[in-house]
Amino acid sequence: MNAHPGPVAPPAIRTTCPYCGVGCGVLARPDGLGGLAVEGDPDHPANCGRLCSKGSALGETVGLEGRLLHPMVEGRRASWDDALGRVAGDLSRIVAEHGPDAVAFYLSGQLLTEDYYVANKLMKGFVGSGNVDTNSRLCMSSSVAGHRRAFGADIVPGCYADLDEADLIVLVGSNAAWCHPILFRRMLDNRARRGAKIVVVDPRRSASADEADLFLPVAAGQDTALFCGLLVHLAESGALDADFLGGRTEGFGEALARAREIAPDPASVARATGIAEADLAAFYDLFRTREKVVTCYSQGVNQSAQGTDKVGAIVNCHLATGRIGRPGMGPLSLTGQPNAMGGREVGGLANMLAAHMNYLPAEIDRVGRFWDAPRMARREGLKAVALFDAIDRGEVRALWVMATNPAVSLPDADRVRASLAKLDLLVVSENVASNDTTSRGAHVLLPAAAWGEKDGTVTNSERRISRQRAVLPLPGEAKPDWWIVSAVAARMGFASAFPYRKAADIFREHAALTAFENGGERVLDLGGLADLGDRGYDDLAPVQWPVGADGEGTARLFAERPFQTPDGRARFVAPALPRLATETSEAYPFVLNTGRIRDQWHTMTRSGRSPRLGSHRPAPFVELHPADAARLGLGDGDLARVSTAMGSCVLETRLAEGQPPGTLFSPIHWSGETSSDGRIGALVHDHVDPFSGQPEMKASPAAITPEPMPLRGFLLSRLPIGLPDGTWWARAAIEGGTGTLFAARGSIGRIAAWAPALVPGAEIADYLDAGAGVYRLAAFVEGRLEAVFFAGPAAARPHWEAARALFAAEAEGRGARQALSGRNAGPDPGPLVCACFGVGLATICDAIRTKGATSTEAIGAALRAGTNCGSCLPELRRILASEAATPANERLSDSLVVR
Ligand SMILES: Nc1nc2c(c(=O)[nH]1)N[C@H]1C(S)=C(S)[C@@H](COP(=O)(O)OP(=O)(O)OC[C@H]3O[C@@H](n4cnc5c(=O)[nH]c(N)nc54)[C@H](O)[C@@H]3O)O[C@H]1N2
Ligand SMILES: Nc1nc2c(c(=O)[nH]1)N[C@H]1C(S)=C(S)[C@@H](COP(=O)(O)OP(=O)(O)OC[C@H]3O[C@@H](n4cnc5c(=O)[nH]c(N)nc54)[C@H](O)[C@@H]3O)O[C@H]1N2
Ligand code: SF4
Ligand SMILES: [Mo]
Repeated sequence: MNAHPGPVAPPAIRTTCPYCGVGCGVLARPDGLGGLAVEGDPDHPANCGRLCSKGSALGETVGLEGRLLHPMVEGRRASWDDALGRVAGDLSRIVAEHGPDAVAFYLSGQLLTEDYYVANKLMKGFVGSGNVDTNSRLCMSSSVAGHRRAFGADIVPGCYADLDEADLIVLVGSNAAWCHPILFRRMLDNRARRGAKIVVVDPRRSASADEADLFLPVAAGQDTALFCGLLVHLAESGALDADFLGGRTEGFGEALARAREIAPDPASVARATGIAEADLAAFYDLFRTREKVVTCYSQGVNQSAQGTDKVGAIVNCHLATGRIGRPGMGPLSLTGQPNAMGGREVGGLANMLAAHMNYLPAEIDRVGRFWDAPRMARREGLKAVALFDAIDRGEVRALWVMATNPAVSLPDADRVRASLAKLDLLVVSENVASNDTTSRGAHVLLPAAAWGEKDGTVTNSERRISRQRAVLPLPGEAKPDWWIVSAVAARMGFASAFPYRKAADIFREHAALTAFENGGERVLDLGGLADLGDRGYDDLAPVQWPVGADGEGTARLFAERPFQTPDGRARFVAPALPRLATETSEAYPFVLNTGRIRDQWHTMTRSGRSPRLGSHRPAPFVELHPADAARLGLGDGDLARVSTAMGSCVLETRLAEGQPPGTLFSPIHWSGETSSDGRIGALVHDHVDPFSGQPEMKASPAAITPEPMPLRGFLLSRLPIGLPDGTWWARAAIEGGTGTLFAARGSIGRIAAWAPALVPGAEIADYLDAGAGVYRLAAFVEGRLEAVFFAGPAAARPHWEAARALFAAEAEGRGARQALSGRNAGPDPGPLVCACFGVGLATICDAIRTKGATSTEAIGAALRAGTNCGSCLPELRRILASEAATPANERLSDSLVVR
């Protein structure tokens, strides 16, 4: 096995999880062989020692298989000198020939603040274009725009401790149980300890909704109506905070008038949102009577063609009741990526300049003097969707992508993928050698340091800056992203402005810029950290900005401190009438919603390496209501083609009562690397919010039809193996190799004809039962089991758990040639439910039936399942309910959980 070249095993190092915006502290202990043991940092205020399934599995993701370890130019290995020379030379030439706006950087909330700062400085101060945008455009930009409209700057007023102190927590368009599990755990703790109520607003019954005290199944896009109705209710029931309204805000009159147009009475809100009037009344009542309210929101709010207005409608209700910046109260945007916030701070969005300054002449002048920049950008650059349109039209000719996979994650992703091929220069800084973006004709690939190797800072959802520290040595020729950008800047002739030798140099400069000529008018002020020594930077404890001269952070803002508007008052917003950008039609009668699953991260380049994480949901799927499925002749686990005007996918169906009729839900994680037909981005419309430019990724009109394939099967192999064209497949990491689920047309005889050639040179033992339509194969190389292949009729779809256990055992030298006999290596644990302790569905059902484990606590006591991060608790409760409700002979119908 390829491993990091680490000789000795030093003690645990404090660092920060590279996944979600909760920003959990991690203690990482290198094993000296390139691997890592991780546990939650008990001293980090975000998680106090806990980690979710993804964080706990980090150690499984640091191997070097598939890593990009050397610079590549035109598909060939190159020296750093040649690669950097090519990038700098081509960028300079294209700028000289076509002007600075012909080049662009596309960055990511997975870069560190230091990386982001340097890239932003190079483009906006030295190339002279505003064309720096980031995947945060797809993620947080409606929250950014909403904050700027209401508060005058992109500022989150509250903090996580508010979740411990709130009496009501409202989750709007957030599946925190799966996407911010450690914060969700804090909310549940609050409920258990002090009786907080949890309300979830989501069109589908998500895992979070399952846990809620009140679930409001809002019609897609109608959140504005719901919160306008709330504002009207608060006004009419005398619940307004007159002092706060009068002394601290502007614009209430217009906002209320608009709310009355949109939501004149509860009946009209019920009609617009589809929520029962009694549930609306219960929610409005809770919000009115429980003063300590935190409203958390995420992509169900942001990823909408009216996302900024949705944010406005929510914030309005907090402003109207003066519930902002006080303990247990406030709107709280849950950021997605580990450094979504840090990127916003340095100016990584095309419509912001740097350090929360914009493109006003005085601000351009100030930043220009600070940077001593020869060529300041004078206007906003292109936002992500517009940027890729400009690439398609040939106006932008050079693109440098860092730490994001736009060929998968942008809307209308097939067109994006095609337009990458039109570029004169495509540079990709990456951790992995191959993803859907690098494999689209990148001219230059630059090997970047990955999590565990990088050193710098990230900012989480509560403005808390934490250190990511290097735990492993840099592998191959990989370099930190900031180093790569600085080296290109130097070759473009700007060496003196990019003299950085280490991340600390950049952090100090960034901190100094936030404080530069800042007489208190900019809240983002890290002045207290601008003189941090190298040692102080190394030891920096997690701290929330703004950071005063004494180095002390700030938990909450705006209870007293003026807002960052010219008059210091917050602004109410009068939102537009809620509607979706594209309506359904006869051809596309369903609304396609997209989002995340518990155990995968984005395009799976990291989480996809973990066998534990891969077994929760191993194939791309579409969830639909059983009544829709019945009408279309679809059963659970069948294959279906989902299409929109943009493109189509073939996905496994999952029947879900919690998916409203007429709607579909699909996860975003599968790419061309992990599936034949599972790139959901190819189906998503590219309509954007007028203020933020964020695309509506949660509501594309779609059609769904059966895609019958008579044969289904699986292939387990030590190395990934490609299947013949026309085969549907999805790939996941398994113990000891790669697992591929597949479906095929044709006869079992045809499969028996091509399968033996899959592992050239291997000793093949195979077996065809043409009558039963079953074919099995085992391939051995030097006596070692190299691959297991199984195909059978789709109607009796083979399960792979037993074979996987056998394959894993064989990888460790146990097991035998039982693969062909179909005998198990041990009891089949069934599909994975608890990823932290590796507990499967069958084991859980067995404990319920034979050990009388009839509560989540009892299951936890018997099997440990659900006792660590708790993100499988909703699933455990569902299993308990189904076991209780199902006659013994029909149990374990696994439409319930996973296949
Ligand atoms: N496991 C896991 N966790 C992650 C990530 C991951 O890839 N995997 N990614 C991280 C990132 S970058 C992000 S941005 C966050 C995202 O975190 P979330 O926003 O919580 O995740 P999503 O699944 O994208 O969407 C949340 C919910 O919005 C709902 N929704 C759709 N349309 C509407 C609507 O019109 N109104 C309302 N109210 N709700 C709607 C969806 O049904 C979905 O349940 O997760 C972070 N955490
Ligand atoms: N339909 C639909 N589409 C969506 C969404 C949705 O809900 N629905 N959500 C959107 C959201 S919120 C987000 S955040 C995006 C996420 O989408 P992406 O950002 O495209 O997804 P990732 O898989 O995280 O891509 C990160 C890439 O950077 C590499 N990488 C990781 N760390 C580093 C590093 O330190 N340096 C360098 N140079 N490379 C690194 C990884 O190997 C990986 O290839 O997807 C968006 N797209
Ligand atoms: S909640 Fe999980 S994924 Fe998010 S930072 Fe914490 S451990 Fe990482
Ligand atoms: Mo995101």
